[in-house]
Amino acid sequence: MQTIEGDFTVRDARMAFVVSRFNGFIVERLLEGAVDALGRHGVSEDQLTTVRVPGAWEMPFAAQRLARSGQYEAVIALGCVIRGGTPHFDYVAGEAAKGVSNVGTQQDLPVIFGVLTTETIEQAIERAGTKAGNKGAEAAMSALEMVSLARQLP
Ligand code: INI
Repeated sequence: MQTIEGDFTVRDARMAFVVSRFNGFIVERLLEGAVDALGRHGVSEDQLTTVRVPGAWEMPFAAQRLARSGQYEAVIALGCVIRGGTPHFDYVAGEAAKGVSNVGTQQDLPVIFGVLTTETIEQAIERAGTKAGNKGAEAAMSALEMVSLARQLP
């Protein structure tokens, strides 16, 4: 049986982040975690581009442009949508997820969804470098694995 799978050794990959300013105090921690994780796997900051957008809603547009450019092997969307009583939550989180996912399949590029969707600020903090790890770092690892996989897939 043939198995095709990615690993974490793709040191020469160029990647782009789409980072939302909304809930920036959380999202910047995700970005730090992602850049740190990539750096420890041999991907230097000069291989990385960061594009900032107002909120998660705007992420698919920027992800689409970056994916289409042909300059990157992966796009990593980093954001944070907190329910916190806002009726906006379901629209913003749903459209961000659907839009980012569509970019990946339509542009034939690994697009990673590193967007926290939580009930509370506390849950977001837990996932941004405290007791539940750093979801930005996890997103970065998924990107590395997917770039490696994409290079091998027929
Ligand atoms: N954007 C977020 O990234 N996170 C949120 O929690 C959020 N909430 O709660 O409203 C949010 N809203 C802004 C949205 O992404 C757009 O920037 C805005 O609607 C303008 O299009």
